[in-house]
Amino acid sequence: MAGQLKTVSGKSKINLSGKKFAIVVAEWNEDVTEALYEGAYQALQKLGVKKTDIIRKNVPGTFELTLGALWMAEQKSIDAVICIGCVIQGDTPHFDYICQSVSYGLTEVTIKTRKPVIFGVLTTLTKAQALERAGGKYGNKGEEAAVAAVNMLAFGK
Ligand code: DLZ
Repeated sequence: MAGQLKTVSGKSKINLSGKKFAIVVAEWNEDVTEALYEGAYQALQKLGVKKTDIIRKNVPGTFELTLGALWMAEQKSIDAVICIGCVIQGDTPHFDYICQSVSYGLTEVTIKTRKPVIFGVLTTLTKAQALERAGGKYGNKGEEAAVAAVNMLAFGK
C-alpha cells in the first residue's frame, strides 16, 4: 500500500541470530503504545529474533524517548533500537515541541551511535487516528518499525 513500509512477509535476509533489539516505549497514550509495542515485538519474532534478544524499556513520554534511545544504543550488546510513542495534538503547542524534539533527538542518536534508531512514533490529530495505525485499518506501525530495524541491519548485505 502506498505510504507504508513493508510488513513482515517471511524470514529476514540476514541471519538475526544473536542480534539484540531494544524497544523503548513511551507510557503516555498507553493504549496506543502498548498496541504498537506488541506489533513490533511479534514482528521481530516472526522475522527470527529470539524473545531473549528483545529488551523492553519504558520511558514516561515521547519526549524522553531520545535519552532512553541513547542509553540503549550506547550499550555495546544492542544492535538496533526501536522507539515507540504516540503524540496527539491538543489545544496547546505542546504537540509541536514534543514532535520536533523527538524527531531531532532520535536523528542525533542514530548518527552519534551509528546504529539503527527507528522512529515508531505516531503524531496524530486524534486518538482515533492513532488507533487506526496501531492495529486498526492502517495496520500497525510498530510492526513496520520492527521491519525497518531489521532492514537497516541488512543494509548493504
Ligand atoms: C506533556 C505531554 C503531552 C501534553 N502530550 C503528550 C503526548 O501526546 N504524547 C506523549 O508521549 N507525551 C506527551 N506529554 C509528555 C511528554 O512527552 C513528557 O513526558 C513530559 O513533558 C515530561 O518531560
